[in-house]
Amino acid sequence: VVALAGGVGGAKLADGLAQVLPPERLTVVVNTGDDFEHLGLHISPDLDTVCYTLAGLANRATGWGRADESWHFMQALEALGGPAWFHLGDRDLALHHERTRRLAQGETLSSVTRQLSARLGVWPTVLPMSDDRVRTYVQTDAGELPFQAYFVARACEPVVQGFRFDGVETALPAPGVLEALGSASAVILCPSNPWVSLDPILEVPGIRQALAGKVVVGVSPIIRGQALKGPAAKMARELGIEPSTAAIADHFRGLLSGWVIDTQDAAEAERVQNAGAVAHTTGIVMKTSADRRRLAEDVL
Ligand code: FO1
Repeated sequence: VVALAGGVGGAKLADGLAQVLPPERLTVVVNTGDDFEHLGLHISPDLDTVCYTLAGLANRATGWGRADESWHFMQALEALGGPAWFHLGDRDLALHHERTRRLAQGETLSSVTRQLSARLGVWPTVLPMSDDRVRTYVQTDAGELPFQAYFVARACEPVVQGFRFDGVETALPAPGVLEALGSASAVILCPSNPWVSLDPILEVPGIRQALAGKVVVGVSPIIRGQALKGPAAKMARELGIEPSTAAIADHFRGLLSGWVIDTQDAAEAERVQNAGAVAHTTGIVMKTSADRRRLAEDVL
């Protein structure tokens, strides 16, 4: 099984899948369009969110970063007048530092991710979508903004007009991605943001094509017109798209075999079928670890 995942929602379902499947049967392909260079470090937020979650180390309140974190570095940096808008905890910093050091020695992101995730105690295979540099830009009424400037520094306030995945046209899928997709009996689109988490992965040349003829099952990131987390519903409205689960299924038209929606959206099942996917209705909110497991079982 291959799961395509972005940040927090994707990590939670990946964790559910990891509870159900033996590690050698699960590969998680993660968005790296959110990656950026900050304070001289290579930050890969979605890779880290997935790895910390699978390792049982994630901060359950935020979904990103580590549990049991301290913030001495950030506080000292802020006192010096340094850039403190992006919060890097003391323990989290060690991961960014070590990744940056290894990348500077010429290692690839997928190789660094393999080694560091093993050290963290992650057993399924976690792959970046690409080892090549892809950077998401958000086109807004305040101009084109690098993803984290939009998402964190401006708290998703600017009105979204479109997206650009800089570098994606020439990016190659990371080693192992096409192989995993080729041998997959099912591909899962995790409940991640369709525009800024899943689309960058699907835009890496070869990845969308590798899904042709596969069983592809997506889990809705929207319930009753609202995103479970993050700006997906706001983005939809600003793009002139109805923030409904059926509209998101339509976004993935041609790709989906199945679309898993919440029981509260049962009335939209017919519209989902019209978008070409079999609708499956269940509870899709993942509050507890048991919820993740149950949803993963349902999706499988
Ligand atoms: N998100 C925030 O809203 N504010 C932060 O200060 C922040 C810091 C951060 C540090 C490390 C990391 O791995 C993720 C972090 N995130 C933060 C989350 C990140 O911006 C988003 O989760 C993703 O890029 C969107 O999926």
